[in-house]
Parts: sequence; structure tokens; C-alpha cells
Amino acid sequence: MRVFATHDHADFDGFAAMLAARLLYGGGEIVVGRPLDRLVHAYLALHKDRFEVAEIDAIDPAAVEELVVVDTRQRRRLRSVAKLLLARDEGRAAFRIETWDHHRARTDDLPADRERAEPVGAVVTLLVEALQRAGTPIDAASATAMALGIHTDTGSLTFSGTTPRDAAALAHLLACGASLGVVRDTLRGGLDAEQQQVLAQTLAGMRRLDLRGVRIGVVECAATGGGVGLAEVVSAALGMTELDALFLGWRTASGKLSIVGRASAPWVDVGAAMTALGGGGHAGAGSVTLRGDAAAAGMDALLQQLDDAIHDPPRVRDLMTGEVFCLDAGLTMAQAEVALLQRGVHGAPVLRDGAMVGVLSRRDIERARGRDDMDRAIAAGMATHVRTVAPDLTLDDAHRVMVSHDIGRLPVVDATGAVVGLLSRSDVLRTLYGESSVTS
Ligand SMILES: [Mn+2]
Repeated sequence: MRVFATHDHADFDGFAAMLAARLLYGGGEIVVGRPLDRLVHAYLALHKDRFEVAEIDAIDPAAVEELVVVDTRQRRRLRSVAKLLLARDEGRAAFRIETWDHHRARTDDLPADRERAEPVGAVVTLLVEALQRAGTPIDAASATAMALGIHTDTGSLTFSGTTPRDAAALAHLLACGASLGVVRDTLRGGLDAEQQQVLAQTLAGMRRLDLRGVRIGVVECAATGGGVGLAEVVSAALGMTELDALFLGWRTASGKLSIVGRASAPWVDVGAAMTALGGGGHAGAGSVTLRGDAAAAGMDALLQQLDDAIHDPPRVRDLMTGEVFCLDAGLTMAQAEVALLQRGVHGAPVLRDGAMVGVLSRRDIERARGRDDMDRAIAAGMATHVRTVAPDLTLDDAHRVMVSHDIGRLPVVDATGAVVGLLSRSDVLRTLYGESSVTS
């Protein structure tokens, strides 16, 4: 007998990967632990007859020849098949183990006879590729579940871990008849009444921390229910704020503390922080359950790990143009026009005694020409309410200043008031798209 298993709180990626593996391997029993992820639970309630799930107690460990584990390799995330693994340890079972995963290797990973782990956005992508290579047809209902696995693990192909392979696998599933309507309705499930309450508590009660310019939200809630679906609450809350990452702690009456984290910026590695605490996850999402002293320390236990889990985000000083052509406030408009033309620039900061007092653009010069003011000092016709940025501001924040005030070039001014650089739109675009895609 062959058994398929995935991590506890099976999500769509884990569940769909089991379906795909069963097709690929040619049959076997799917085992899931309870509770399931809320979306999977709702989906299974409707599709129960199509996707039969076996009970672990009905399986005789001695009869198992092969265990295929998907979406994790960590033994302690596999409570659903703990009995089988224990029987194997004690010599009452002797099955081989195969694993399919897209998480980083851990010290408590299962020793597998065959291990396939690749850094794709959803593990089901690896299995869909294998099915495609084998020429195995995928029915529409299974293709839909697999498409949901890719959608949920990649944020509909928007999370930073998404690869071209995930998009190609999704395309194949659409070609197999995956239903866009079912995908849409399943993903649009919204938050239930309990989740909405936790969301309200999260938004009202969160502490906002600034760690080296990275915005982190941290909140601890007293459990009001089973805590299923907290990840969706954290995602929803993160989407409503400007935070780079958000961590929600869920404290049960017995003192246990479950922490769910999500990041929207690539410089916060949620999985690293969770792993340091004994949990797991990806860069973008992770969770851990703390007990005993660690739980008593509350969210402080997490805060101690955060420093190592935050990579320095790109800052203005890393991207700015360092040598800035400046104009002296004593020049006339006519002199400034010649100077700008000679340097081939559209505008420049204006200095008086080394300090920036304004910015002059060619548009200001054209206005002066219209008023016949070309012989007057530029100080009279320049923009004096100039928005500047500090060199150690994060590029993200500088980007926000550009967008909200529609400014294409920001003078970079240090604490002494000296102009130390200029940040342009193209500097920002270069970090968004890479060096080659921006020409000027
Ligand atoms: Mn996954």
C-alpha cells in the first residue's frame, strides 16, 4: 500500500500536491491531519466524493510499502502520519519514503529514499511538471485543486518566490480544464465572523516598530476560538497597511502562543525568524507554536529573533547619483540657463553658502523669460518648498515620496543640510526592474 501525506493544517498546495502525486504514482491513500486549512476544508466539504481521504487509524502500518510526503520534509510537521513513522522506527513497518518539497532543508527532515526539493513558488508545480512530462491527463476537478495550490502559495503569481515554472504549470492546468469560476469563488471566500473580529483586534491593537527603517507590526490576541485561518487574517491586515511584515500571536487559555507571520517585502525573512523559534516557513510566510517559558515571554521572544531575520533594505545612498551639479543662488536666470544647458540637465539644486535653498528647473526659467526677468537672481524664481530625502532613508520610503508628490528628482540632503546626491525616477526603476531594463 502507498500512503500520501502532507504537513499539518494542510493547505491547498499540500492537499493538491497529494492529489497530483496520487495521479503520478498511480494510486494510494491520502491521509490528512485535522484541522485542515479553512479554504481546503470548505473545498473538501463540496468535493468529498471526488477526493476520498483515508483515516490514519484504518491503515495497518505493516501493510504500507511506500510513504510519499509532499510540501514538507519536517517530521514534526507530520503528526497525521506520526503513527506510521513511529511504527517504522520500532521495526513494525518497513516502507520507503519519498519527499517532494519547496522549503529549505531542516535538521529534522525525514531521511528519504528519494528526495525532490526545488525552490519553486508552490510544490504542486513540481508534480504538475512531472505529470506533464509523463503525459498523464489531469481531470478538470483535480486541475482546479492544483491551480488553487499554485494560487494560494504564490498569491496568484505575485509573491516574490514565484517562478516562471509556477506560471507554466498554471497554464498547463488551465489547458487541462481547471475552472476559473471555482478558483475565483474559493479564493474570494472572504473572512468569516471570527476572522473579522481578529482582524479588527489586530488593526486596533498592533504595535508598529521601526527596525532600521523596516516597518514591522506585532500584535498578540487572546484566543477566542480554534485559531484556524489566522494566516488569512494576517494577510488581510498586511494588505491594509504599509507594513513590511506583520506577526500575529494567538494565546490560548492554556498559555500556548501560536505566532503567524507574513512579509510583503523581500528584506524580511519570516521563515528564518520562525525557524529560530522552532517553527518553520518561507521568506514570505511562516508560523510557530510556543509553549512553556518561550510562550510566557510572549512576542518578545519573536522580537529577539527579528534582527537576524531582517536584511538591510536598499537605501537612498545606495542608489543616488553622488555628484550633483548645483547652482549658486547669486546667478541670474540667464546665467543659470547657460549652466543647465552646458551640463545637459533639466534642473538643479540651488545653494547659498553651501546649504540648499531651493531647486531651479528649466520650467522656472521659461516662466522668467515670459516675465522678461532673465537678468534677475534665480532665488526669486526658483521653487523654495523643496522636498528632500535623507541618505539613509529606505528606497521604499523615497519611492513613496516621489509617487505621492509626483516628484521625479529628489535632492538628497544630509544632517548638516549639504546636498550629497540626487535620486531620480530612473534610479528607483532600476531597483524595480534591474539594471538592464532602464536606459536612462
Ligand atoms: Mn507549499
